[in-house]
Amino acid sequence: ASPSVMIAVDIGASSGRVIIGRLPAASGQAPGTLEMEVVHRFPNGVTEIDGSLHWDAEAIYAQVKSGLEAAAAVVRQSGERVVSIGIDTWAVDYGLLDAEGQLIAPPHAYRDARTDAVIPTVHGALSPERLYAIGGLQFLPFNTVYQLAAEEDLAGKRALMIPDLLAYWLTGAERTEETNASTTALFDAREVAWSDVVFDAIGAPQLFADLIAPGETYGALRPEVAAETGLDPAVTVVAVGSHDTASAVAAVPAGDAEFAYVSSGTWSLVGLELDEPVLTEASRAANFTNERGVDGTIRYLQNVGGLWLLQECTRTWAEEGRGRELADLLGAAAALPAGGPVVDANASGFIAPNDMPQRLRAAVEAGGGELPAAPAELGSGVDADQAATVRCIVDSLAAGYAASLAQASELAGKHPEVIHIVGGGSQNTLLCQLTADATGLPVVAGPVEATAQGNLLVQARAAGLIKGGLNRLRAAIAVDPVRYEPQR
Ligand code: ADP
Ligand code: LRH
Repeated sequence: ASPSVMIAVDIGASSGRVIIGRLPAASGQAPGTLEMEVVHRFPNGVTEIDGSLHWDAEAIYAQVKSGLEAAAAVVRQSGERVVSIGIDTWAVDYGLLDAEGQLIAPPHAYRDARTDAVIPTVHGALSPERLYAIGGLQFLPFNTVYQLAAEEDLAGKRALMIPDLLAYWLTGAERTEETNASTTALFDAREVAWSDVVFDAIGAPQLFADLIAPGETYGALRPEVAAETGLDPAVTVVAVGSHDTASAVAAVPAGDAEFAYVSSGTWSLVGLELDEPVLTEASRAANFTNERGVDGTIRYLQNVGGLWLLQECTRTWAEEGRGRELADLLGAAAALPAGGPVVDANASGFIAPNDMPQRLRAAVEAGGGELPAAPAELGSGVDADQAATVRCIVDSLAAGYAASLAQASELAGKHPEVIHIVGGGSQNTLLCQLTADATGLPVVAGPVEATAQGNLLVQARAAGLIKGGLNRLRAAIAVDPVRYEPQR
C-alpha cells in the first residue's frame, strides 16, 4: 500500500503555510518522529476596507488551494497517499453566511475597534462575573461575544469560525471545532456546549454550526476542490485543534517535568496545561482564560501582547525608509544593557495597527522612562531609537511572561520546572534568554512549527498511525530544542 501522509494548513495572523507530514513507523516502543515538508508559504495580515479591519478570506482560501495543489504534486511524484487535511488558524473571528451558504462579506478582524461601543451593553445584560462563570475566558475586547453583539442584523444568517469556514469551502460540511468554539465566550466551558444563556443575553440567535471534536471528520473534499487541486476526492478534512494555540500546545515537547509554555508569535500565549478549568473569582480578576485543548485538556493562559509589537515597528520603519533586518535589530537590542524601560505589552492601546513606535514611546514616557529620539538622518546600521525600542519590546514581553506565569502557578497551584517556548518567537534568542532571566527557570525553545506539528499529529492519530494520549503524540514531535539557563 502507498505510504500515508497528512497535510497541515496552518495560518497565523502574520503568515500561513501548507505542510506535508509523514510519520515513519514506530521502532519498538518508541513512536517514529514526525517529518515535515513545507510545500507553500504565504504572508497574511489584516486589510482595511472603508475604515474597518477585515481578513480577505477568499484570498486566504485561494492560498490554501495553491498549497493543496503543491502538496498533490509532491505525492504524485512520491507515490504517497494523502489521508487527510487539518486546518488551524487564529481564534475568535468568524464569517457570516447567508441563507444560500454564501459568505456575506470579508470577516471582520479582531483588531477592529467596533466592539468598544457594545461592551458595556453586553456586560449590562450579563455581568463579567456571570460570563466568566460560564465560559471561563479572559476579557479581551475582541472576544466573539462582543463582535457578534456589534453585528447589525443576524436574522437568517449562519456563522462559521475561520478554520471551519475553510473546511466548509473544502468539504461543504458546516461544523464548529471545539477548541475554537471555546474562545468565543458563547460556549459553556463545563458543559462543552453552546451557551443559550449567553446568546439570549446578547439577543443573537445561536447561529453557529454543531460542534466537532479534534480527530472527528468534517467530510471528504468536494469534487470541484479535488479536481482543482489534483487531490484524490476521497481525502477527508479532519478536525484538529483548529485554534492554532490548541495545536501549538499539543506539540509542546514536554517530558515528565511540570511545565509552562509560551506560544510565541503575533501573540504570546502564556500558561499551563490543566485537567480542569479554574473558574474562581481570583482567576477572573487576574484575567486568565480556560480555553479547551486537544483531548479535553484546559489551556489555562493569558494573552501577553506579542511579537505584533515588533512586526508593527518593523513595518512602520520600512515605510519610513529605515527598514532593517530582524536579525540586525535583535542583535543591536541584545547589545544594550538590561534594566531599560518596560511597558505593559498587553495594553489595549497596542491592539490596533499603525504608528507602533510612537505608541511605544508614549507608553514608555507615561511610565517615566524615555527612548532615544528618532534620528532625522538615516543611518546605515540600526538606529539608536530602533535598538532601544526593540529592546523595550523584548524586555516587556519577558517581564510579562514572568508575571503571568507567577500568577498562573499561584492560581492553579502548579509549579513548573521548565518553560517551553514554541512558535516563530522561539527563534528569538534574546527573548528566550531574557525569559529565563526574568523567571529564574530554564527555557527550552522549539519547535518553531509547533502548531503545524500539533495539527499533523492529531490527524496521524485519527488515521491510526499513532495511538495514545498527548504524551504519546508529544514523543513524536520533531524538535532540536535549544536550552537557556537563567543567568541573573
Ligand atoms: P503567527 O502564527 O502569529 O503568524 P509565527 O509563530 O509565525 O506567528 O511567528 C512570527 C514571529 O516570529 C515574527 O513576528 C518574528 O518576530 C518571529 N521570527 C520569525 N523568524 C525569526 C527569526 N529568524 N529570528 C527571530 N524571530 C523570528
Ligand atoms: C494566536 C491566537 C490567540 C488568540 C488570538 C486572536 O494566533 O489564536 O490564541 O487570542 O490569536
